[in-house]
Amino acid sequence: MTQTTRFPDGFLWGASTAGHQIEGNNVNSDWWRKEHDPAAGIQEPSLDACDSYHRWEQDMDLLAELGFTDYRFGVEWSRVEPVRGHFSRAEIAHYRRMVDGALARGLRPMVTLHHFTVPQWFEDLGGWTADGAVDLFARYVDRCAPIIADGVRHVCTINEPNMIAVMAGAAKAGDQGFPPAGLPTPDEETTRAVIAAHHAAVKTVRANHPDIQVGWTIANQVYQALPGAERTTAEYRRPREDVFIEAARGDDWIGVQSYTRTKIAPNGPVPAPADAERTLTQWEYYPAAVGHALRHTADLLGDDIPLIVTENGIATADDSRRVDYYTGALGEVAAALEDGLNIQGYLAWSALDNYEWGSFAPTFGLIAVDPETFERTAKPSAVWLGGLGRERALPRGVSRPPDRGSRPVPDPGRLPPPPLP
Ligand code: IFM
Repeated sequence: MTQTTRFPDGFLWGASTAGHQIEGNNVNSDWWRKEHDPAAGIQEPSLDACDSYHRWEQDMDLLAELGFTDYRFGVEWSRVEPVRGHFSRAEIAHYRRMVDGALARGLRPMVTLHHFTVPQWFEDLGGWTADGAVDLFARYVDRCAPIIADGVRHVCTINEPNMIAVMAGAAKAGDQGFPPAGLPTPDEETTRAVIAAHHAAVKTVRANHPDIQVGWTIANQVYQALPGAERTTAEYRRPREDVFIEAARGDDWIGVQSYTRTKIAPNGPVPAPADAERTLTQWEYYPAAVGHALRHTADLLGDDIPLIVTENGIATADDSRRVDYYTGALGEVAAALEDGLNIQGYLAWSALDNYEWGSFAPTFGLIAVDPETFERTAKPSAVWLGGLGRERALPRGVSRPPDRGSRPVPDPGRLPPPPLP
């Protein structure tokens, strides 16, 4: 019999998306402009993306039917404030309809207020490090008050602020930007600015809605020290991760997001071995990442701040590897829960195959999207993962290497039991 771990009371079980990656035609954003600038060297533009701006009801219908109880989606700043100081009542009403639509379907909405994209006008001012940037962000957050007014329990201020700082560091370093392994050095000024913006946003959300649980979500690369590299690893991780995790002290929760690991030798990060299994993003296939990320975050923050896995998943065209990845990952979450970590939810990345910042090729979705018709089709992994929500139990399985044979994937028309460990 498959061993399982029961969900704690109120456990969030869902999938995540981000506005720019699924909505389509986010024309007033910095990313839209970048995507259409040949000098930026972006593989393909987002264009209509998944057309979720118009099809969000279908997305939510599917998630609820699959058995999920929670949906994390984003509000696009560049839609709400397309021109500095002009706040669109129509767009605020649009996002409020999404919140109401989620609630009507039995999905608890987690709302992200910033997920990588900013309005073009904000970028033109100089972005996060411009004079007044923090106040401009806080003013936008304040104007989102009607969206998150009733029925929203969790708000994320800024998604992966550490990646924002890393990207700013890469941009400053020019061609030297991205190393073959590991991440560029984050820009310190951007780090300070996004931390200040987060703290201002937390204050603003709490002033408007004292009952909302507010936090932010950190990308965790699971840095693993090779022999003799403990100190190098700690020093390497600190500006890329730990300062952002520590900035969450005083928040109501913290989002843990992980996909893979990075090994660190005494002289720095080393690429995964050539024969390692890789996903469509070229990251090492490493389902155990989420367990390490949860434990590292808890080590830094203690028990006071609840942890929520707000992203975790795999880009693959082989859905049986996705089931396998999630089996391994959920086994880690279950083990961490049993060890007493205060984990309050798990949201997979991603609900849909979507625009992966430059390309539609890395398919992270539980639900496939036809690029011509936008028709949605739940993958077997979605049926299986959603079904766990009905059972309110995590499987204690382990992932298997592909050469031992992929586990047969369930029939999307039925709700199968969790796979055997
Ligand atoms: O698609 C991204 C998401 O926007 C932020 N976290 C990582 C995901 C996969 O790269």
